[in-house]
Amino acid sequence: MLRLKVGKLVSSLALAGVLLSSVLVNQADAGLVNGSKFLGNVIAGSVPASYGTYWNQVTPENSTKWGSVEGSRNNMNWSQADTAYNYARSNGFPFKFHTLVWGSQEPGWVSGLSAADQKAEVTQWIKAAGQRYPNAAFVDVVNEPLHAKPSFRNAIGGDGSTGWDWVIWSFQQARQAFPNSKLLINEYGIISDPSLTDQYVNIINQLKSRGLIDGIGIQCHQFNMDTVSVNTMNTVLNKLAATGLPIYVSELDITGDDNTQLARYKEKFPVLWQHPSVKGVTLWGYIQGQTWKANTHLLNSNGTERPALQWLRQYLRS
Ligand code: 9MR
Repeated sequence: MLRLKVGKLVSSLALAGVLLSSVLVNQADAGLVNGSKFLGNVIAGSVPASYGTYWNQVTPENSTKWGSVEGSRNNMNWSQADTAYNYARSNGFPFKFHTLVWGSQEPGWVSGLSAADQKAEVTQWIKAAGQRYPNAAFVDVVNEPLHAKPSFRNAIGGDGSTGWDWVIWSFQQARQAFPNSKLLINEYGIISDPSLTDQYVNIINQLKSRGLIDGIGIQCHQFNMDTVSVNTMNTVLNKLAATGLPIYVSELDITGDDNTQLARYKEKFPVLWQHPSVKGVTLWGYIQGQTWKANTHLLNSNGTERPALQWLRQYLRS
């Protein structure tokens, strides 16, 4: 009898192990993707029913921004962020925390504090985020350093002798708060601008020489992607790859009527996807009426797929 029970227990444990490992092993083999690179998307408030049909990595669109979580001082609201994190974890999808230090969507109350209080508050925020999401696969530590510097940057080191002391300080805090996560920087306007890429690489190399950065995020929004040439894209990707760090396309979207969008996807998506240093691509929305910019959607509100999505499905399966 006892032996029977032990036998049952062993086989249940073995089955659980098989199920668990298939979730873990197959995490990139879900949604549209087969293989080691992920293809993710954003989650805004709730998880769209079709999400898992297409995507296998999660970035919250707004709910892990400081201004969203701590709109009033010391009063943390994690509920929408928890929804995205729990969905990602229960499906074995990598979760990216977006973002710790950014000059937009800061809480309104931060800019008026004393420098000492600003530093204490941002330190607390980074720690709290790490405690809440210790298994975030990725963290966008600093967002848009070349375009949107935080109001409190002088409180956390300012430019300093490196020119980017506030960025270095932010990554040091993030390394302590998120010891299990890959730390990323994130910026827009890079994919179409080789000289801005050089400025970005300067920051990245300062972080890399201190062992503080694990990957490079490039946003790739429609205002660059619609018109950028393949040649420029390759120049930029190769400059970033020369740092030796993996590249993540973090916020891809492309506009156009059905045919224009399709042509742009066909021409440009493979340049990103096939580059050996690009380890994952995240799109910035996909459902009509729920995207940051009109005409970037891939799924119509009636559930039909736009031609670019039909093409993407075939391209990724072949
Ligand atoms: O998609 C986000 C939109 O809902 C917000 O109103 C906006 C506020 O700044 O942020 C958008 O997401 C941005 C992202 O967090 C950082 N890169 C640029 C994205 C588009 O503005």
